[in-house]
Formats: sequence, structure tokens, C-alpha cells
Amino acid sequence: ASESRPKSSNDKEVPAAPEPVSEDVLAIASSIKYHADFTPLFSPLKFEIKHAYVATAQSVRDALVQRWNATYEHFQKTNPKQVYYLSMEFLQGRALLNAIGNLELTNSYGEALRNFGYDLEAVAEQEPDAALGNGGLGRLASCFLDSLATLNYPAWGYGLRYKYGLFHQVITEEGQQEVAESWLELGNPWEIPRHDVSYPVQFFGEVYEGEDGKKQWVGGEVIHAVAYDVPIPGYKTRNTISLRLWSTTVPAQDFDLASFNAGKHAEAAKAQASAEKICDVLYPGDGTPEGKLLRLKQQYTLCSASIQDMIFHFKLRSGSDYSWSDFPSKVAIQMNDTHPTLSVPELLRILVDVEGLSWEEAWKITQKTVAYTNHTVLPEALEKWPLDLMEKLLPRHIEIIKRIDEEFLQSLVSTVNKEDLEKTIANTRILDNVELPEAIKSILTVDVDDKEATEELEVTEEADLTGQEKEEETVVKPQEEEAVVKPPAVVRMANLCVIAGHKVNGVAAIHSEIVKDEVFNDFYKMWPEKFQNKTNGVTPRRWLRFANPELSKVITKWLGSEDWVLDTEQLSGLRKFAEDEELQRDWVQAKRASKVKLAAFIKEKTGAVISPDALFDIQVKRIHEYKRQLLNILGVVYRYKKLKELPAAEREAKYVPRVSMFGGKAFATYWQAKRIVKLINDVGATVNNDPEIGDLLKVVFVPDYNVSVAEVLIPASELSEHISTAGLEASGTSNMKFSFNGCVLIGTLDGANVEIREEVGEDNFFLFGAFAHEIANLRKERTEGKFVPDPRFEEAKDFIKSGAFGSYDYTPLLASLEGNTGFGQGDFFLVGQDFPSYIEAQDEVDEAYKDQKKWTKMSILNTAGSPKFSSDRTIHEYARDIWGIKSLPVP
Ligand code: B1N
Repeated sequence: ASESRPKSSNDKEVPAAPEPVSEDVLAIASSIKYHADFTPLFSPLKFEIKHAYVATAQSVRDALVQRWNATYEHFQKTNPKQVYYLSMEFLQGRALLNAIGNLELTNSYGEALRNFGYDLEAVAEQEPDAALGNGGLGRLASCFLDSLATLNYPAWGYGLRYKYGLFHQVITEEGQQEVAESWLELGNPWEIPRHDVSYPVQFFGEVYEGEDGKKQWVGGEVIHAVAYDVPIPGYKTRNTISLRLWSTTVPAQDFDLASFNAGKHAEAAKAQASAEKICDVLYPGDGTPEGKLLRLKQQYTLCSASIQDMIFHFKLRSGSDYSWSDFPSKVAIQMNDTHPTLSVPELLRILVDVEGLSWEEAWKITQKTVAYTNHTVLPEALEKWPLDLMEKLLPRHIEIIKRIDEEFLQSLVSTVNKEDLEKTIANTRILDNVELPEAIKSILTVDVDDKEATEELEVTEEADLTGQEKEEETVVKPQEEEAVVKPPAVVRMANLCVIAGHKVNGVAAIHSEIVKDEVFNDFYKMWPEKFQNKTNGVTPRRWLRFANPELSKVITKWLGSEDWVLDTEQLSGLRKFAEDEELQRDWVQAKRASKVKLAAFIKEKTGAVISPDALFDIQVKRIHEYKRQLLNILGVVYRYKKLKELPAAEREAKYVPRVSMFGGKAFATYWQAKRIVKLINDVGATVNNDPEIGDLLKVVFVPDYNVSVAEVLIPASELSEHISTAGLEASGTSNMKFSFNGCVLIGTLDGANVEIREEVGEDNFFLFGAFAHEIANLRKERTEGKFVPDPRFEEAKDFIKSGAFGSYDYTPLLASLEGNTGFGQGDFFLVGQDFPSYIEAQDEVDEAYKDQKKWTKMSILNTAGSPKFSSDRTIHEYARDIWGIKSLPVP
């Protein structure tokens, strides 16, 4: 039985008090008016909604700039240790509602805009998403910035200012099409170019050795990285930190006027074009040597400019009598995956070549400064750069990397058993397919060279997380071939990170265990103290308070205050009311309001008409075989077939009306993922137009999934799917957002699902599928021909093959589920294995949903069980266990 709430019954209404025209509102209106008149981005005499958006954003920026400067000054004066979060991706989404929400000015802005005849939400929708990221990794970086600012930590985010963010996805008859995204087209009111903050970044060129033995790298191409700062306001605090995005250019004198006047126009602007290309696009296709080179230039630009900036601040703040040994007590560098690995040799290079430190001292400082977060265990997704490419672009860095490698090898010789040495070297050294130094070779009894070469060839090519390296055809194993081609020499970035970093962390408990026991096991045995877990989190501001004001109001009413937004632990206070009829009524009402909103959104975007009374079942994330959208849609196909086989009168007894929604982008050349998108759309076209089925089943593919779309989908969700092959999803973060919003999860024991289920209780989570520790053996059994597919799985596939969903050729997609296991074939991700338990878990969902009281309780218990998944918790842990930084509110 639920406890009754201790307050009187007439205090439960949150009054929507009409706001008086306050000073705030007047000041805001006049600031908007000022910017509308003096913003030279639009023609005068009109004030259209886009113009209203820009003027509003500029007025918000004014409010932020004061806080921003005060924060900078405060940190300048107090000179605390700061964290520098380096990431190739930040998936910021929109800034307006988040900023005014943090400033507690939402109502005032709403009212001010009404004076101009505009609705705040409609104005906010004019803002393009800042989509400088691919998915979870980039969004995590953005959630971290929100928490760092909110918790008053001295911190900077560093990234690149891509001109084109992640592509827009358009769905046509052919499936997914990619369209360039240009978020800067209207100008960006959220950035301030710092013309006085710019650093040279060099590429190519040569390394010279002076008489004193000192090395000097003289670059062949020199560009400039210019800072564009984006304010990151904290929630209910003055602290406002910076996301510093580098843009690339060349100084004016590099424009070749003589060539231009000689009619060679492209030639004249060559240097400029080459520099600007670096920041053109997020994740340029790296299937070609040119693409690879560009991506490496991007990574190095981020690292070099950021390190120079840190050193500048270190010197500025320490005064003339600085001591380099203090550097690690002022600077913590966090590398978001291996993409910023070049920070390591760059810091070393500057310390040794430019500042004149000894190698030993520079190495000590570097090690104490950098830490590395791993985000994936897929071996094919661990970055490896061709040595020759890197040597050409960054000759001095390769010398440095070789020295680190050699010293590491020497340390292995003195610490590792001789029997294990060969294998340990193969797993841990930085360089791969590169001859060992003579001194090491002579210690080994076996000739490792030949062995390594053969082993390398036995590895089949597999897809990486973004699908980049995924080739359409499976690589043939050239086992019998005599002429063995020597595999190219590569730099293994993750190994460099683990060797150079003082901490290595995974992003969920199960993932961090796999990191220790499998991916980096040899390193773990050497340095157990380096390895940590930092379970991901998401900001409760954007993902609950602002995205879901309806539910937030209910939560605040029942908890008695809004303190839960900063202290999510308080959400557990909902638990005792989970069965209270009044809370249940409030809860269902809030959920329904979000569902109605989503139904309208879907109608607008796709034309599909869905009933807000149906169960809303959502899977949104990048399309990837390991995330198994294919399992979901096969389940839908099976359900559709069963519905059609049942007499109309019996359908509703077994199945509740359901809308299966999908969203997510496939990497442009990841063909298998694109076929999955096509299949989902084709199934939708058939099912949604089947008059026999009506509202019992609808299938919707929401196009162009991004942060803003997520903000509409997640609040309206009742069931969400997190169904990766166990052991492969490092954490997942949307699972946390769904849980915060009172959505029940169906999922495998993978990533953060494990911890979510622990927190919300196993009765409030639909679990299915094989466990991580069983996967290897299941694949082996399959290869031995021991796997017997469930007839229901065959039935679902056969239904697709029968042409029930159109004439598109699904053979290559379905073929990936057949045969002996191996990537791209033999059901490597074990869809067939988990299919029976998946559809049985889905049947349990129907049963549970039929009992609305029970379902609502499950929903409430999900929100009540989500406190742990606030990124505030995550950031406090990083601050304490890795960075050693302290909260420092602006007075
Ligand atoms: O990072 C997220 C996790 O929640 C997800 O489980 C994980 O898949 C994701 C290469 C990646 N891992 N690796 C990447 C991104 C871009 C790229 O170029 C790899 N993304 C993840 C946050 O921890």
C-alpha cells in the first residue's frame, strides 16, 4: 500500500500564477528589441520568426557574457587545477531553452516574446542543432560540460568548429539519403570568435638536430587555429565555462596575390583552402588516403592548439617563476577516447624541444597529466594509424612515439616472464608490424616477426562503430596463400593512451570489467591501479527538467520542491508513492500530454497517424548491426504475421495496440545498416496501410534523429529498446534518459542496462538474451553447426523473403543471419540466438501493459530508480578519482 503524502490536499496544485510584467520581462523585451534593430543579419521593417530567434539568442548571450567573464576572472585569480576535456565531438543540440532554463528566465522570456507576438517554443525551434558529433560519445561530452558548469568545477571543453555537422537524414523510396548540414548558415549567436587567441599548427616538414642534440621540427605547412568560444552556463549558478572550438585558417599574407593576378585563382588560395578544409566536416570519410590524412590533421589540430593554450594559461597564471613540475597540479587532460591521443607526443614535444626539459622530466609530467576514457571494446574500432602516413605528417611525433615504444619494450623485458614476453609484446606495444629493436629481439627465443605477420592475416576485417571501415564484402582469409603480404606498420593509439595515461576508465561497470579482463588485460596485470570505472550519466536538466516540463511539474509537486534537478537522489522519494492513485493519475496525464505532442510531431514529419492510446515503443540510436535494430524489426514482422493469423476478435486479447518507433542514422557507406533502415520503412509502409490491423500495430521511422528529436521522443516513451548483443555496447546513455522519463526498458544485460536494472529493480525491466560471458561459446557452437534456429525466427525471415514488404532485395541483409559465424555472416551478432527470448519478453510487455496500474507503477519506479545516472554523479567521480579538481563557485 502506498503511504499518504504528508501535506494537505489543497497544496498540490502548482499554481500557474500569471506573471506580473516584471522588471525582468521589460529588460528582456528591450534587449530583444535592441538586438532586432541592430543585428545586421536581416533586413529592416520585418521581424520574422528567424529574426526573433537570433535577437532572443543574442539577448541571452548578453546575460551569459557577464557571468562568463566573471567565471574566467575568478579562475584566473584563484588559479586552481583545471580539467581540459578534449573531444573530437560535442553533440550540443540547441542552446536557447537550456540557457534560459539555467538562468531561471524561461517564464520571463516567454512573456517578453508574447509581447512581440511570438511563442517561445516556436522561436526556440528556429535554432539549428549544433550536431558536432556522431552519437553517444559526443553527447556524453556535452552532458559532462553541463555538469561541470553546474557543479562549479574549473573546466574547459576543447573541440573543433566543424562547418558542416552530422548530415541530415532524408528517407526516400531508396532508403536513407544524406544531405549536408549547415548549422552556421544564419550565423551562430552562441559563439564569440577570439581573434586574439590563435596558435600556429604545423604539418609535414622536417626534423633538424642541433649541435646540442636538441631536436627542432620545422613544418612544411603552417596553419592557424583560431578560438571560437561557446558559453556553457551552469544551472542556478553564476558559473559559466567555455567550450573552446578551434577553427582553421591561414594569415592573410599566405594568400598568393601574384598567382591570383596571373589568373591562377585556385592556386592563389591553395594554402587557405587547405587550412579551411580541416574544419569543413565532422568525420570526413576516411576510406581513401586523402580522407585519412585529413582526419589525422583534424586530430592533430585539436591536440596542438589545445596543448598550446593550456601552456599559455599555465604560464600566465603561474607568473614568471613557474616551475614545470607544477604543471600536473594545474592541468588535467581527459582524452575522450583515442581521438585526442596526439596530445601525448605534442605535450612531450613542446616540453622537450621548445621548453628544453629533459625527456625524463617531460615524460613524468605528461604521465601525471593525461588520462584516457575507452568507449568501445570492438577491436576493429580501436584506432590504428598507418605509420608511414603519420611519419609524413608528423615526423617529430613519430620519433617521440618510437621512443615511448622502445622504453616500454625495455620495461617489459625487465618485468614480464620470458614465456609470456612474446605474447605480451604483441598485445601491448604501440607500434605494430614494425621490427623489434635488436636488443629486444635477441632476448626472445622465437622469431616473432613471422608469427605476427601470419596472425595478422588471419584476422578478418570488421566494422567500427561508425561503420567507417566496414567493407561490403567479407574479407577472404588467405590461409592457404603462400605469398604472404606483410601487413602495414601501424600506431596503436589505445596502447599509447594506456601507457602514457595515469588512469584508464571504462564507461559502465560491465564494460570496465571487459576492459580489464579482455581488451587491456596485459596492461591491467602490469598496472592494476590505473584502471577504473566511471559509469556514464546524462544531465537531468536537458533530459528531464527542460525536455519534459509536464512530468517535472508532477515530480516537483510530489517531492515538495525542485531540488531534485540538482540532487537527483531525491527522485527516489517517489518510490513510496508509486501506487498512490493520485500520483498515478498525475503521472499518466503528464505522459499522455507528451504522447499527444509526439503524435503531432510524427504526423508532421512522416504523415503517419498514430493513436496516443497505444503503447509507445521506441528504439533510437545509431543504426549498427551490434545494436540489433534488425532484431527489433524482425520481432515486429513476427507480431504482424501473428496478428494477421488470429481471428479479428481474438487479436486484442493477446496484443495491446502498439507503435514501434525507430530513429537513427546509418553511416553513409555502411550498406548493411542502410538496408536495415530501408527494411524498417518498408515494413511500416505495409503494416500502417493494412486496414485489418488498424491501431493494433504501427511502425514509424522518425527521420533525421538528433538531440532535438530525442527531446520530443523520450518524454513520450513507455517502452524503449536497448537490445545489443551482450558485451558490445560499452554503456549506452539514451537508456538513462528513458529511465529518467519514466520509460520501462527492454534490454539485454549489456552496458549501463545492467546497472539500470539493479537500480530500478528487476521487476521493472524486461530482460532477455544471452549473457556477455556466453557469447564466445555460442559463436563457437554455431560455427560447429550446433545451433538450431527457432522456427519462429525462420518464420519471420521467410515472411520478408515472401515479398510481404515489397520487392526490394533483402537477400544480402538476411544472408548476414545465415551460415557459419564470422563478421558479416553467420549471424555474428546472434540475432537468431536471442530471437525467441526477445519475442517472449515482448509478450510479457503486452501482459504488463494491459494492467495500467501496474504499468504506471513500473514507470514511476523507473524515474525513482534513476538518480545514479545523473552526469553530476559521474563528474563528481571523475573530479575526485581522476582529475583532482575542486568545486569553486564564483562568489
Ligand atoms: O560511447 C558512448 C557509449 O554510451 C556507447 O555505448 C558507445 O558505443 C559510444 C569512433 C566512437 N564508443 N565509441 C564511439 C565514436 C566515434 C568514433 O569515430 C568511436 N562511440 C562510442 C559514450 O560512452
